[in-house]
Order: sequence, then structure tokens, then C-alpha cells
Amino acid sequence: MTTFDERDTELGRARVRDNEDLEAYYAELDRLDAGALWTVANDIEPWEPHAFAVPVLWPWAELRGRALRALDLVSPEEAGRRVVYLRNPQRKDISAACGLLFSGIQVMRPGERAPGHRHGASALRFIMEGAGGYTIVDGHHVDLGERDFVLTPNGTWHDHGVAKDGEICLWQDGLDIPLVNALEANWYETHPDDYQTALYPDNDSPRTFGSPGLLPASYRWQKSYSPLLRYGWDETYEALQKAASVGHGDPFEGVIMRFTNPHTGGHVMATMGASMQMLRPGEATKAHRRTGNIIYQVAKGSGHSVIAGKRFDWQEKDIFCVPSWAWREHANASASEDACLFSFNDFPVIEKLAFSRSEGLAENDGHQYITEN
Ligand code: 1HN
Repeated sequence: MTTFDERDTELGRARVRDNEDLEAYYAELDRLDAGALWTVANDIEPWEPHAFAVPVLWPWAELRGRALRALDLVSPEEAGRRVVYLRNPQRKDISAACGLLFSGIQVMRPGERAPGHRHGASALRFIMEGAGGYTIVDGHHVDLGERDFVLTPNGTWHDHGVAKDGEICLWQDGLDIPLVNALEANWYETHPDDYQTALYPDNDSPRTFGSPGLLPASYRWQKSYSPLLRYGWDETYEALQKAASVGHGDPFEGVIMRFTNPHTGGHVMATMGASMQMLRPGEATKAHRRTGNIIYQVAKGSGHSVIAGKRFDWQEKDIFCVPSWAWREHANASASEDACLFSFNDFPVIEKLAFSRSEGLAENDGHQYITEN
């Protein structure tokens, strides 16, 4: 786990050397299902936030065809959800893509429906390809278009489908499943009618809550998640462009907008947040690091990110992750077009538990040295 650090010789760190008496003592404690803290203290108290996950880029050029093959191999009824999940090589045991976040690619063909269910985990979706997709969340029917961002918060019934005259749809599913399982709080129910029936007019959620700066005056919202279930790409992209036009920007992120619960201004769900950022033509950000895990999807354009000293080149629809506390910086490859990155994260949890910490890189004009290719 934690490797030896020269600071471990400092007073206040465990530095007991083994001897025969101690070994006999440890064996006695072991038989009692106990142990001496100083044998594990340095491992369980890292000097800095320690991420298990490593940075990974999943290229869409490789993934897309594999996801499509699942169309002929399993039905949504057999599979429950026809999803190819993205597995961090260091998080195989918990099926996580990064930190305690899950990511997968779901694929559905026209006329298909995935049965309704609900669970303790929350989910979000970022639509990658296809027209005619929809989801029903607690009776609210929401149409899904490319690059839309959609919520299915914890405990809500959800099922998805694609209209008969639609296209094959592919989207990224982001879930907090590994987090909820780590907290031993997950549960699962199938819908009593197999599939939900819409209980409200189509798209009532975005139509009621999706107008900037406006909320129904009489509405009272008590839930832990946003009443706005879909954030459309056109409005999101326009918001970034407008902010950029008046010089808004961040040296570490470019122009970045956080998806918010319009009722509170806070994160969209209790456990997961999400953002869209724009790297202006030719823009390269400076490196910083922070606690919390992030999974990115390239919404538009191409470029590269340097993560923990390693360069990852990305194209539209590639997915990549940045583990907690890894240095990261992003660059747009184009001098004439902007590039946009969608991302989701565990920041609501980090913030609620008061674990937020961040810093910019001071050396080398704020850029990492590339140490690994
Ligand atoms: C789930 O419920 C969906 O509802 C997708 O579409 C992916 C991955 C793990 C656990 C539950 C969905 C999922 C999931």
C-alpha cells in the first residue's frame, strides 16, 4: 500500500523495529483478532491523500464497436441494463472507474425498453449518440438528445427506452455504486409493473425548472436532488460561450460551469456533482490538484491532459479519469475551435465531510514535467 517515505523517520511517526519479543506479541494479538497500531499506522495515515485508482483513458474508437456488439449478444430484459463498464485496473475488486465512482456505456436500439427499477445508488447520464432516447424518472418522461446531461437520483424509479423510429442510442452512465456499497447502504427493487407509465406531460421537469433564473413561485421542493432532471446541451454550451465572451475563466480549468440544483444552487445530487468546461482555442490550463475523483467525457473537440505526469491525448467522446490528488492540466489541440469537457465527480461527498483541499503547482511555470509516456 503506502511506500516508505523518508519523512517516516520523523518523531510522531511509527518507527518500531521488529524483534523476537515483538513478533511473539504480534502473534498473540493476531489470535485475538487484534493488532498493534504502530505496525499499520504509517499505511493508514498517508502524508497526503492517497488514490488507489490510476489515471486511465478509454478511447471511444475502441469502445464504441464493443458496446455495439452487445446489441446482438444480450437483450435489455436479460441483462437488466446493457452496459459495458469501465474498470480501473487498480479498482477491479469494486468495479469502479475511479475512486468510488462507476462508469459504463449503455447501448439500446430503436423500440427497446430497459425495465424499471430503483436503488440506493444515484445515477447520471451523458448522452453520446442517437436520437429518440428517453428515460422515465418517477413518472417524469424526459427526452434525451446528444450531449444532454440527465439525472436519476437515488431511490427514484427509472427505466429507459428508444422510440421505434429513433436511432441506436449510446450514453455514459455515471453512478456512485462503489461509494454506496462501501458505506454498506445499497438496496435494489424491481418495478411492480415491470415498466413505468409516464404520470406527467412529456419533459415537464425541464419545462418547469429549466428556465435560467426562474422557478415556479409556489413550488416547494424538499428532496436531496435537483428538480431539474435534464440539462440540455444547447443551453449549457451557450452559457459557456456567454461567460467566455466577458472574459470569465479560470487558470486551472478554462471556462467551467457547474450543473446546479436550481432550487439551492448546490450540487445536482447528494453524492455526485457535474460540470461542463470549455477550453478556448489554443488554451492550455495550469496544473493543480484537489481531493475528490473526476470522470471526464470529451463533449467537443480534441486535446490532451497531463495527469500525474503522464500525457493522455483525447478525441471527442473519449472518457478519462483523474484520481484524487493527482496533478492535472488540460490543453485544447485546436487554435481555432473550442474544446468542451463534461465531467462528474464525488465533490458533494468531499465537501459535506469537510475533506476539500486543493493547490496549484508552483514549479515550472505551473506545468508538470512529463515523467511517463
Ligand atoms: C443502472 O441502474 C443503470 O438504470 C445503468 O440505466 C448502469 C450500473 C450499475 C448499477 C446500476 C440504469 C448501472 C445501474
